[in-house]
Amino acid sequence: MIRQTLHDGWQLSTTAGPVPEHIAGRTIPAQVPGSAHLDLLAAGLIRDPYLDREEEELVWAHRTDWAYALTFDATAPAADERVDLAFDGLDTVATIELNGQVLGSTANMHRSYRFDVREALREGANDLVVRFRSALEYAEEVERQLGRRDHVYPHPFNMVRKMACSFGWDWGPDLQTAGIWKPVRLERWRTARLATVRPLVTVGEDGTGRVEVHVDIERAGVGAEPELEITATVDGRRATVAVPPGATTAVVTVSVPEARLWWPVGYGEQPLYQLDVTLATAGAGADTLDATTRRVGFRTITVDTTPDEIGTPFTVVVNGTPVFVKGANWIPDDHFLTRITRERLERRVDQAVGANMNMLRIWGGGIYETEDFYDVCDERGMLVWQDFLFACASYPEEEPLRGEVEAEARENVARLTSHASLALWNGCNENLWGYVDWGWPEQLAGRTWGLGYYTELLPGIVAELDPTRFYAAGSPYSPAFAVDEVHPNDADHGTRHEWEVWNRQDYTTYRDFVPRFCSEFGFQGPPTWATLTSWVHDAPLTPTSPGFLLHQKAEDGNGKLDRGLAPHIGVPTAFEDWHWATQLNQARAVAYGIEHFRSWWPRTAGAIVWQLNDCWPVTSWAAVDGDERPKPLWYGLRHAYAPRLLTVQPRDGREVLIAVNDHDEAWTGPVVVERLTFDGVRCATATITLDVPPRSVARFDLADSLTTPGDAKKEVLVATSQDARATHLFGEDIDLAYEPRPLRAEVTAVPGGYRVDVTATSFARDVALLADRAAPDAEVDDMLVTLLPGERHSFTVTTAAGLDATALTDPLVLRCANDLSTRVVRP
Ligand code: BMA
Repeated sequence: MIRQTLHDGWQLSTTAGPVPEHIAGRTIPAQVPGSAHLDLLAAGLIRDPYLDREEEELVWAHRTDWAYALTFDATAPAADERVDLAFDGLDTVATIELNGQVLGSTANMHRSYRFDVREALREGANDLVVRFRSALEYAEEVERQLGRRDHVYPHPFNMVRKMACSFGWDWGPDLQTAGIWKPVRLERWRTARLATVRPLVTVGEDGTGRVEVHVDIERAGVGAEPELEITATVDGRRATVAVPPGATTAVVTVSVPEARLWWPVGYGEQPLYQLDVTLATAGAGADTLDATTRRVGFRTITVDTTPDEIGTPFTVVVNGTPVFVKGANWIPDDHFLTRITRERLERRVDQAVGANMNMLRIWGGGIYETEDFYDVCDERGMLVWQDFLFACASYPEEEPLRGEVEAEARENVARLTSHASLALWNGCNENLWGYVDWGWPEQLAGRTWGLGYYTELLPGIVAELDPTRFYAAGSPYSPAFAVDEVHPNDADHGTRHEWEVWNRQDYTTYRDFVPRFCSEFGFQGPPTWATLTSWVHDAPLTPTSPGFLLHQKAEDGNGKLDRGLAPHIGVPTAFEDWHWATQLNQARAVAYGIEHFRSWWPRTAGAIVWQLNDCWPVTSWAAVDGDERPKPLWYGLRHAYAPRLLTVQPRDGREVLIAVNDHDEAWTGPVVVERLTFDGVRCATATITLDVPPRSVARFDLADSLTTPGDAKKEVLVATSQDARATHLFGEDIDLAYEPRPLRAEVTAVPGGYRVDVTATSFARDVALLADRAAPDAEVDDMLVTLLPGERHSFTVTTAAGLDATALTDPLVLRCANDLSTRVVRP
């Protein structure tokens, strides 16, 4: 097999559409893999699409057609040689021409394409053109043909197999780029090649790891058709299987006795084994025809949905150990997918690990994640839940979509089998729920909406191609019940999305339900100051200034932010205060939900917050903003997901202390519980002795003297152990008599940045250093640290900038909840 990459020398031009004059008729260099918008940006023909209101200026691109052209040199095919043009990904509706011959057309960015080019390829210079039509116009055409199906947001993304959030989402821009988004190459081969390699990894009762490699072979169809041989090697152990003439599939199995187990992060190591697969002609003087490698990890993962006395659990079990899932939902890490480097993914997954997460859910409006993404998750022990790509819409089950759905599902299930981190497949995002609650049946009038995909086609493909993986029909869903039998979002059955909080309800209502597994819940907050102000230049910058609003996509987003603030912190008038308050409230709301969910383990078996990351600079539910900066929520998640958590929760009408021990060792030792005044007077105190078994939750009653304040405005209940602390206030911030300026700080230069020693003169809640305001590269090691009167905490700020002594103690940088108390409008 000889591979010739075709990435250099492409040219891009527009061919039809409402193209601005200064772009129409121009030919510019094109990057491959890449996309049209990025090429226009590189050529200086558009401003950065994420800047200010540039998105509005680029609406013309929705209805534009493009041509990518390349001239490349090749030799003519030999008589016994196959030459294929292989595209790993085209975004999206394309026709491919080689030397004037049409090779084929495509309409699915989620699959690869391969064309036999023996007829079209020439000796010497060859002209390759990939013409992209407007995916929107294609989708509208399919919609006219098949009949409208309900979808969220303006465009019919459900009519074309292009990433749904290409067309805008409630956190994403509507840019609809086009391009050759994955590698493209010429492959020259003889006799046969490895078409798919699908290792199914299992672990036997005796600890023997098994790699059952399922191979599909493509025969060249020219010349002799000899017997072939496939060899698989893992950890020095090899197995070979003969493939008789004419056969195109084979299975070869390698066993690894006493395989070292792969564990999720927090549970053990992540040993990975290299698998080598070669295809050769059989017998003496064998020729190697093709070869590939994968990395596998030995573990078993399933989801326990065996009915119990409450309903139907949804408990992830790894190597026989039930795991409380501490996760986040994942969206494409940049709207322009081709900019997402392996290094960027490493940083992002490391942020998930840093926030004590063990699972990422790849949401169905994005993509089947890349090899790089899965490699990083394999290495970090980050479990992955992969959605099939259906989100918030009804989807036709007829052609031209059905065949595409089947092809992409087969390809991606096979592509991802080797990855130890891939825990489960899921049919769709919210579509079962949508059918039940969002008025779809009336609109559909009996037409298909996707149910056949989620309950027949997709589970059938997973069972056929990867029986080692669990399949869920949707998120949310109630396992084992039809949509009209038990509500898909029922708290007692399977997964639940909790969106009443944020959309309509205060975050304290998280406690009204005890879900079996909460796979989506979240609260918005703006991006960090440095990110916001480098992309939005409104003067003045306010929550309602036009650039800010274009970077807030949620329906009534600012209204929900303010209504979320009002009963807790109050709504500040100055923008800088509002920015800090909304970020703080985001962190508080989500932590409140997580502490509730964790306190109910094992009844509640997971929390997957919406969302880890952003795909551009925007006000959103993300913990990490579009420029990769952690928002206060990220620190809040790190605390709420810590292996050991103390939390005060209501049970049977009283406040109790709950200790959550998500650790392999028992949690022992004293917890000192105190009721204190904000200025440090001890009103009541008690000591509890912990002995919480591994991976479990224990509850401790608290005496009335601790839970009943003398003056609710000025007191706090604090429970402190060596590893964790819980603080419980007796009222909301707006009602409390905080000392508004309780912090003294000293800054010392240290290698790589600064140490900021902060001392509290009075109870100081949620102390934060918004370091990016002092220098754009500055990052603080911790945030939302609550200090008791007299306590001191050292923050470390990492930055290359030389800062003057006051930069990190500026009142807009060193903040806490207390300082908002004098700056809000009380209801
Ligand atoms: C959930 C997700 C997304 C959406 C988010 C916030 O429903 O599935 O569709 O972005 O809510 O509204």
